[in-house]
Amino acid sequence: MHVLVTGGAGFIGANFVHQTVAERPDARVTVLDKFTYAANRESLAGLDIEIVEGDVADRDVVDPLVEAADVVVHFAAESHNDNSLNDPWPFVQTNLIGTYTVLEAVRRHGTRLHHISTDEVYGDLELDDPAKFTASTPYNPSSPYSSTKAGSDMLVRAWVRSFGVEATLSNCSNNYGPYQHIEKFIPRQITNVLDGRRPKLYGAGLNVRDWIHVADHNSAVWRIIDAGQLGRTYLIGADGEMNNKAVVELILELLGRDPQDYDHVADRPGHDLRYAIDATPLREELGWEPRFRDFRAGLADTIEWYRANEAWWRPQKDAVEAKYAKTGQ
Ligand code: NAD
Ligand code: TDX
Repeated sequence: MHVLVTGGAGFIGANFVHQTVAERPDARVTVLDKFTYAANRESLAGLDIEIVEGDVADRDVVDPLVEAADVVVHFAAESHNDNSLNDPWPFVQTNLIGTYTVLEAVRRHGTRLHHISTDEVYGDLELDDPAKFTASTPYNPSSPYSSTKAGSDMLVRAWVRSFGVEATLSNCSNNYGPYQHIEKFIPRQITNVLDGRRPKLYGAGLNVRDWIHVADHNSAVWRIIDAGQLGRTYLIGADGEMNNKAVVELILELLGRDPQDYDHVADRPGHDLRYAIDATPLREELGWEPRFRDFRAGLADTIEWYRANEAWWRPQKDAVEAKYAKTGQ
């Protein structure tokens, strides 16, 4: 099977490629990535795969790659909410025009597509609401990032219905694990502590995220590609709700520091309060189960990865923190 992975040099895509190479010896992998600031060539070093540098919104690049593939797994996106508040345009361009470009190519060539999306398309939940997101929760995105991801999902659904494109979709909760860019919450705080800086908590830190290890996200993606129903949306989550304050305190504790040794900084405008996923159809209909059920153990592994791979993140640390300093974060 020839798999085209868009955004394969980013966090989740690179983990997907590693997992695919390790677990599916029959698969041939091509990565299409624009190598934006979020990508890292080192994340794919030593793998026997084809890497194409190009824009997912460029039809001339995308078309022949899609024609040659059996399945396209579409991870490529601008992915960081804070960046989308400072400059929304790349989010509109890549997340909407990029997805449109992929859809037109799979329509022309009859290639199977799996579209990767986020739980943020559903907006947020109250802290005391027993409800979780399901595939029938109405879309209600808050940020430029989540609204462009919502739009990309709508495009995929319309291309399925109107043109018979063979696609599945998945909306996953917050991922953690190796190769995640240090602008994101967990690796930012880990590398802050490793670098002698104090972790930075937005606002009161009561916002809840539903954490899943990236390896579990990717095993679910393969399960959906192998056994999912065409046209369906599957929610991916592993019952990992925790508020940001508790996560920061756990990182400090695992690193042998005083759990209260962090700063409260400016809150994110429009900051979503809580995300929570009900993954029952994925578990019951497709038989998927997460392997990382213990967040503390998964976080400890992730901390060890950042400790052992300082060369991977060190070159970006000062620039990432300088950018945050401009917004008081
Ligand atoms: P990331 O920012 O780490 O990686 C994105 C990758 O896409 C980078 O390698 C980047 O170079 C590439 N890219 C960006 N614009 C491109 C373009 N125009 N053409 C080709 N490549 C381009 O993001 P991530 O966290 O790995 O997220 C991957 C996908 O998973 C995204 O679609 C995101 O919405 C979704 N998702 C992420 C999470 C999470 O917690 N990180 C959760 C649910 C869903
Ligand atoms: O320094 C920080 N301090 C802090 O308190 C940062 C960077 C974040 N936060 C908070 C904001 C969020 O409540 O931590 C939480 C997680 O923040 P992010 O890592 O920026 O993730 P989030 O905005 O929840 O979105 C992530 O999960 C869903 C990914 O970046 C998205 O791509 C994915 O769709």
